[in-house]
This record gives sequence, structure tokens and C-alpha cells, in this order.
Amino acid sequence: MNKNTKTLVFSGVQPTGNLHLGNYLGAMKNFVDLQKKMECIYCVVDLHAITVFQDPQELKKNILDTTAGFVACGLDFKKSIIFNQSSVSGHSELAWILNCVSRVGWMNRMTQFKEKAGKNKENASVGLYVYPNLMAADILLYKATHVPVGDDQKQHLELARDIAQKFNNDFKANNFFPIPEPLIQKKLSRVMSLRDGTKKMSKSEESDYSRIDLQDSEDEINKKIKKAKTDSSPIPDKVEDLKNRPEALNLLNIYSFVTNTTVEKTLENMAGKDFSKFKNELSDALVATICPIGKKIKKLKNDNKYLLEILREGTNKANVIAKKNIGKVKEIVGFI
Ligand code: AQP
Repeated sequence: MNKNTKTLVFSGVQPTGNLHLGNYLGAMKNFVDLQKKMECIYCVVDLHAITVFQDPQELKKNILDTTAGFVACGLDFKKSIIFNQSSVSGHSELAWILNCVSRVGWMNRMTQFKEKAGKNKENASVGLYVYPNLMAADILLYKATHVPVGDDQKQHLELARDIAQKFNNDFKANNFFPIPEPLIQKKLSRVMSLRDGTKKMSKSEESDYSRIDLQDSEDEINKKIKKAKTDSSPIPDKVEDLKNRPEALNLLNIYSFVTNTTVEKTLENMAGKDFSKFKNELSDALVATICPIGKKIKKLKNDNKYLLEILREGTNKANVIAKKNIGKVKEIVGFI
């Protein structure tokens, strides 16, 4: 990064359903920590959400619920800019320009499209295909230097770096876009589904039992952890012995992260136990971490006026930066 570049954090969350443990441990926790150290912009990425059809009434509700989730997890709208993506037109404008910088070959390598489009690729929206270009636009619109994301978004961030580089080279705009750095927390970068340890925990996964939602009650958390898939072997004493046991590894990873310890230390204390005993401790740790956040979300959801005010204030602040930067981009590209 250029020494004179001002550090700025940007990240987003899709309003596609309730925030879950994966969003919290993989992203939100990091967002909150960064807010103490750097200038941050956090966006409810509603333009990304519609790459898969969303019921309009549901979408409205989810935008506000995600905003409530941001605040309940500890984001401070006086410190950080919090807004929804569609209210700042610069995102769409820059996305189009970057669609023309990005290459089809680059898009074809994106694994998330392959996973989300599944077998029915021909029927997926074009928006889902160019989703990573919009993500690059989100970041570059603010000239953000750091992007906290879960490990699942690493490939998209690498693409954003390539696009920034190509734009700077093509238009001989030396260092115009900073090359953004991913900030992926190393301890637990991907929380896996409770039903299948090889798939990530996800909002859009059909089974409710695959994830812990931040709004789950104590009872629901207990039930979901009790039903979480494991295997018949007891807890081993070495991490290497978890290699072919993805579900066991996932639960032990979650427990270690939530209780602020290492998997090695957890194994030291739990080796030889069967999973039913461990699951009780995991449930208790999750209830202590998640339930206070869930209660705050539920309270905030009753105050739409407050949530709308937060978004409006954030939109105004985001627009100031976005307008300046998109104006400069248009000038560089040759628009009059
Ligand atoms: N399972 C996960 N483990 C770690 N991090 C995760 N993130 C999402 N799932 C996990 C991180 O959360 C941030 C916001 O993600 P998003 O909601 O915008 O999109 P996503 O990654 O597509 O999340 P979902 O839950 O899978 O949503 P749907 O089902 O709608 O596609 C990102 O930083 C992401 O890395």
C-alpha cells in the first residue's frame, strides 16, 4: 500500500435473512474490534441480496433487521458509517464501469457463483454472475484499504485487488485505487453448518437446524446443538485426529473461539469425553454469547424510526465520499 494512503475499512452484509453465528464470528466480531482502531464503513448490501429473488416486503424487513443486528453486535453509528447500499447510487455506477474492466475469464473462476448457481447455471441471474464486480465497486468507491470478511469471501477480495490494479494500469491512474487488503481473522475464519461439516453455515440453507441464529432463544440453541451432527468416536487429544471429522472439528472450533481459548487447550480439557457432555458446555457458552445480542436485536426491531434514522445519517455521510470518488472516476474514464 502507498505510504500516503489513508486507512479505511469497508465491509458489507447481505439482508437475506437472520444473522447467524457464522456472520457473527466470521465477520461482525471483527467489524466491532476494527471500529475501535480505524475509520470504518459498514453496509447492508441490499443490491447484492437481489442477485437471488427477494420478496419486496421481506427485503424491507431484512434491511432493517440487519441494521438492528449491526447495532446489537456493537457497531456504533456515531463512530462508523452504517447505511444500505442501494441508497448510494455510486455503487451501481462504479459497478458498471468495473464490469467493463473485469474479465470474463476472471468471473468464470469464482467458486461462489458455481456453488450458488448449482446445476441450474443457465437460469441464474446475470447479477449473481457479476456479483464480485459489484463487491469490488463497494470497496473501491470509498478507496477502502482494508476489508474484514470471512474466509468464504477471500476469492472475491482477490478479484477486487486485480480489478483495482487493472483500472489503475489501463487508465494510467497511478495508485488511484488503493489495493485493498483482506482482514480474515485466523482463529475461526469459516463456521460450518451444524448438519454438514463440509458446508459453511449460511442464511439461505433450508434447514434451520444447520445454523444458530443470533435471535435464537436459549431453548432453540440447546435443541440445535443437541441435534448437531457428530460422530460416534469420543473427543480426541490431538488436533490431527480431527482431520477427517469435519463436524467434530467445527463444534470444537466454535467452542474454543467463543470461550476465547485454543482448540489444543479445549482438547486437553475434553479429551476422552463423549460429545453429549461437550455439547452441554458448548450450549452454555453459546447462550452466554448469543442471547444478549438476540435480545438487543428484538428490542431494536420494534423501533423502525430509530433504525431508519441510523441508515439516513449513514447514507448522507457515505454519499459525500462516494460522490467525490465517482466524479473522479468518470473524469479518468473520459466521461463529460
Ligand atoms: N459460515 C460463515 N463463517 C464465517 N464467516 C461467514 N460469513 C458468512 N457466513 C460465514 C461472513 O459474513 C459476512 C456477511 O456475509 P453475507 O451475509 O453478506 O453473505 P454470505 O457470505 O453469502 O453469507 P450467507 O449466510 O451464506 O448468506 P446467503 O445464504 O444469503 O448467501 C461476510 O464477511 C462473510 O464472509
